[in-house]
Amino acid sequence: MAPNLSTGVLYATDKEVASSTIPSDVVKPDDRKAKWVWRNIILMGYLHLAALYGFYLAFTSTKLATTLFAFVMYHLTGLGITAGAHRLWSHKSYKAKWPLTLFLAICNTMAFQDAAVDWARDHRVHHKYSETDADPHNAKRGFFFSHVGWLLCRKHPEVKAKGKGIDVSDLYADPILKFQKDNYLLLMPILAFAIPTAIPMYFWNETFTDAFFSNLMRYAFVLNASWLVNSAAHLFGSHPYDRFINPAENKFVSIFAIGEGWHNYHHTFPWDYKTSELGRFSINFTALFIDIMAKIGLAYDLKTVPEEMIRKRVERTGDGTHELWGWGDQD
Ligand code: ST9
Ligand code: ZN
Ligand code: ZN
Repeated sequence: MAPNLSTGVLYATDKEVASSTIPSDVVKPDDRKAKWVWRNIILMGYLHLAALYGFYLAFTSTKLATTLFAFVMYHLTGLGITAGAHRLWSHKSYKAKWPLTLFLAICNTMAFQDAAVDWARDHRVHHKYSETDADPHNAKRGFFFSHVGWLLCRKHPEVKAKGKGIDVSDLYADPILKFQKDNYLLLMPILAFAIPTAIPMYFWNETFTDAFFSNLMRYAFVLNASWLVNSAAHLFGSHPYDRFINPAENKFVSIFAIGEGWHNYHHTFPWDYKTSELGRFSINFTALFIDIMAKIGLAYDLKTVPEEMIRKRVERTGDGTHELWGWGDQD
């Protein structure tokens, strides 16, 4: 097993992926045929129509304060995913004192992307078996599947089989995450829908309709920004760090996913808290947030990659698009 220096996530070698394939009587040839979950299709369909209506209202009747509030919520809930579920809980790329963990868990619940322990389990499988059938959003199955299709059908049996080997006991040991998981069906509707709808109504007399649809617009926007990392950033962009993998550097995705589009770097060095080489000096609001948390003592043990290691990797496996290509004895 190839160790990922310090995240607790192990990465399967090609040999392991091949040898650990579960028996052919368990994986049937039509396992890639989608077994649609109509409840999800209807709910996602409704959400996106409602979000479009919320967008229309934003230009016709919604108060500016409500739209600004949605913009703030986009960043807060985004951080619950990027700084929380992704960089802290899935990858352990830094450590957080409990007030920060609590703050991120609240933001994460407001984001409604399911309990953080389940999110992290899927994400650890994604890194370990990237772009195989065991990857929940295997980008080899196309843009639609990796973007949203994977949430609309049953998981491939390989995801569950390989996922059993993923250790998430570190996350269950965290009382805040355990509490979130145990009470998700109560906490999520309150934090993701009731409170964000009530705040504009209570504080600046927004109508229920405008507050409700503005919040759904915000939710759909954050979902699509997150999904773009799985779809667009696995399909389009350059490969300065590793040309042998599909995850790519995608500036467009980074803008909307508050710094998570530098995906060739991230899959090459997944333990780096910046998920990019330049961190807050590139488009990376999440890195800026973690840096500020570190300054005030709430985040610590931030993991990075030595410059020399990046340079060697760029020279060895990069596609030549890195701006520092040519360092050392390239010619
Ligand atoms: C959402 C998630 O949108 C989005 C994730 C995005 C990820 C992006 C990553 C990129 C990096 C970070 C960038 C962030 C950028 C953010 C920018 C923000 C501005 N291992 O799942 P079930 C087993 S959520 C091991 O029901 P089905 C297990 O036993 C949106 N075992 O499978 C499990 O039971 P339990 C809102 C696994 O029946 C059992 O199977 N939520 C694993 O195939 C059943 O699990 C939704 O829409 C595993 N990995 O159903 C809900 N997985 O859990 C969507 C499963 O008790 N989900 N098992 O242990 C569902 O409805 C269902 O999961 C399903 C599959 C229908 C998709
Ligand atoms: Zn990751
Ligand atoms: Zn990825």
